[in-house]
Amino acid sequence: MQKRAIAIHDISCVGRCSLTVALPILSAAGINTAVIPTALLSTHTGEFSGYTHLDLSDQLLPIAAHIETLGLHFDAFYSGYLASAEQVRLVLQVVDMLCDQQTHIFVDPAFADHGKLYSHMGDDMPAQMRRLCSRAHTIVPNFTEASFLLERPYQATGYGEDYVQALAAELAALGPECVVITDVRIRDGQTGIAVYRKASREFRLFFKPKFDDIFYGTGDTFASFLIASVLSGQPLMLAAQTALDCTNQAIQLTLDEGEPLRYGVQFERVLPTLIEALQKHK
Ligand code: PXL
Repeated sequence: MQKRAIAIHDISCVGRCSLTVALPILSAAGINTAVIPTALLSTHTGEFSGYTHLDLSDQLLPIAAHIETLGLHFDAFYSGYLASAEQVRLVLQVVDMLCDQQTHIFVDPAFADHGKLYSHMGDDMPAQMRRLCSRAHTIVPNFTEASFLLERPYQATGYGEDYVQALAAELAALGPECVVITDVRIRDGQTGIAVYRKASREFRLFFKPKFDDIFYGTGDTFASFLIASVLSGQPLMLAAQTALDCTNQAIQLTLDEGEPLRYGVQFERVLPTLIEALQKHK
């Protein structure tokens, strides 16, 4: 039976992030994807100025209440960028309304990167997002978000594998069964992801050569590839590798073409690779 997901993120009209990334990637994987937009912006908030920003908080519960009347089962709930800490409270209510025992709850905290909160994020966001992460089965923070969620000082470098494993285990202790941390920097010239499963205490690291730039929307791209792969039946460790490979390829294609990085990465060109990887596993 076709899988059904519901994705709760902002719509940034230009700049390839959030829903404009999640929707095509999940759809390419054959997943029927419903959406609830959290905010409407003309662009994302990194490296653009003068963007519009409409907070859609007042729409979240009415939209969810109507969808609830339809009695649909969602195989996955996938939240990303939320406009405010107050929205976390609303999204927790949406979880209660739309998720059942079989719904896999994925949370991409999406509030910070490179040691700093995103523009417009209040200092209360990490504590609120921690509550949403506690409800999740799988969380996909970057290293900055992992540090904020655990109230640890952000370290750009100078930490090792043990530290990353401790972070992953502490995050899992908040509630989620699976923790995937991106932007792990423990090897020179490489960027890594850490994958932890609480039940088996399995911990693995995967690496790719590091590109020295800031890539917008790659957290959303990675998380969407990961979720598409998990929902398509790939085990977590394989799904993480698929997502890492596809994201890395999207970055490489963007650099090769010289597209300005604030417009996000060319994930569209990687969708055939994703579909092939998912079919190979079937
Ligand atoms: O997850 C990245 C993201 C999503 N949505 C908006 C953003 C950002 C990152 O800056 O500004 C609106």
